[in-house]
Amino acid sequence: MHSDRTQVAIIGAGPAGLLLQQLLRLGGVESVVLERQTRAHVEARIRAGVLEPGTVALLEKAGVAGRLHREGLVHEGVELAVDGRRFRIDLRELTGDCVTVYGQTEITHDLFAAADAHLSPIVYEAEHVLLHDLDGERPYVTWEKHGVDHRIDCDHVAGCDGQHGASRAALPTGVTHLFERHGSAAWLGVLADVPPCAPELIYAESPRGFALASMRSSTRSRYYLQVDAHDALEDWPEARFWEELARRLGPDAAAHLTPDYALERSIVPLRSHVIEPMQWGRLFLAGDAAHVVPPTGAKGLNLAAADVGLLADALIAWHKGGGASLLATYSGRALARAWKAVRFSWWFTGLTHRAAGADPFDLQLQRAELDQLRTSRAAQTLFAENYVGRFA
Ligand code: FAS
Ligand code: PHB
Repeated sequence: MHSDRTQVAIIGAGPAGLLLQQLLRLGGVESVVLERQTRAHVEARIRAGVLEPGTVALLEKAGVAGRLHREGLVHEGVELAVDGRRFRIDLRELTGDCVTVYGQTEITHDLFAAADAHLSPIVYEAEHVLLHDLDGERPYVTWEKHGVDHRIDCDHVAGCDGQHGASRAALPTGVTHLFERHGSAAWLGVLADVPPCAPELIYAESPRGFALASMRSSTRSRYYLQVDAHDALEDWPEARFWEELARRLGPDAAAHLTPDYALERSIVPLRSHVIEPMQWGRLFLAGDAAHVVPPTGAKGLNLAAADVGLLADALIAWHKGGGASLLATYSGRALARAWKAVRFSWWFTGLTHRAAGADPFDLQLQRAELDQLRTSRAAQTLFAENYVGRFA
C-alpha cells in the first residue's frame, strides 16, 4: 500500500473538483484530486454552456478566466418563443447583469491547464475510491490504480464526484435525506459546427414540445429537443432532429438553421436530486454530488461553482486558523441557494415543456403564465434575476 498525506482530498476532476483545487491552492491549502476516469475522458465531455456572472467571477479569482474573456460570448438577453412567436428578456436592463456563453468543456481545459502550470496533483484512473473515518479527526481515502492499493491521509474530504460518485455512498443513511424528482421527458442534445440560428439563446415552447437553440461560438451551435424519457438516439435520425427543431423554433429561426452532421449527440433525462445535509463529519459535498437540476435553467454547472466558492473559503479559513464556523454552516448556506435554483429550473421546465397527456386546464394555465412573462416587467425581472443567478 502506497501512503501519502495532504490537507484536502478532492474526489472528482469535474468543474467542481478542479475549481476547488485551484482556489485552495491560491489560499495556501494543499489538495490532491482523485479522478476515476482518464484525463482524455473528462476533457471530451460535452455539457453546460451558460455561465452566470458569479461563476465568471470565481473563474477570474482562480486565475483561469483569460481565454473565457477572449473567446466567451457575452449575452445581454435571452429569447423565448411561444408557438413560434418570439420575445426577448433584457437581462442587462432588468438586472444590470448578463451571462457568458462558454462551454463547460472549455472550462475543464482551462482548469487542467492551470493544474499543469502549478503542478497541482491529480490522480487519474483511481478505481474503487473509498472514504474512511469521516466522523473522526483523521479521515483518509483509499483507491486502487493498475492493481496497486493506495491511501492518502487528510484533514478534509471534498466530494466533487457527481451524481454517481463514491462520496454520496459514504454518507450514512440515517443522517441524510434524499429529495428526488424524475420527469417524464429528456433532452436530446446535438453539437454541430454550424453558425447559430440567432444571436442569443432561444427557449421555445410549442404544441410539439420544447426546443432550445444555444451555441458555443459564432461557428458552433448546440441544440436540444424535448423527447420522451424512453427515447433512444436511434429513434432520432439526424434528418428527423433538424426537421423537428425547425418546426418547434418557428419560421424566423428555422430560416437561419443550417443542418449539418452532429459532432456529438446525447440524451439526458430531466431529473433532480438534492441531498441534505451536504456535509457529514470531515466530508463536504459540492456540485452534482449534492444536487442535480434539469438543464432548462442552465443551473447545474453554476450551482457547482457557487458551492465551491463557499467551500473553498470555509476550508481556507479552517486551515489558516480562522476557526470552523464557515465549515459548520457550509451545508445550510449552500442548500439555501441550491433550492432556489432547483425551484427555478423546475418552474422553467414546466413552463416550456409539454407533459405527455397534459390536462387541458393545465395547458391553459401554462399559456396564461407565458403570456404574463411576455407582457409583465415584474415577471420578466424575477425570471432575469433567477437566470443570472441572483438568489440572495
Ligand atoms: P461532474 O459530474 O461534472 O464531475 C464529477 C467527476 O467525478 C467526473 O469527472 C467523474 O468521472 C468523477 N467521479 C465520479 N465518480 C467517481 C469516483 N467514485 N471516484 C473518483 N472520481 C469519480 N448543466 C448545465 O448547466 N447546462 C447543461 O446543458 C448541462 N448539460 C448536461 C449534460 C449531461 C449529459 C450531464 C450529465 C450534465 C449536464 N449538466 C448541464 C450538468 C453538468 O454540467 C453538471 O452540473 C456539472 O458537470 C457539475 O460538475 P461537477 O459537480 O464537477 O460534477
Ligand atoms: C447549453 O448551451 O448547453 C445550454 C444552454 C442553456 C441551457 C441548457 C444548456 O439552459
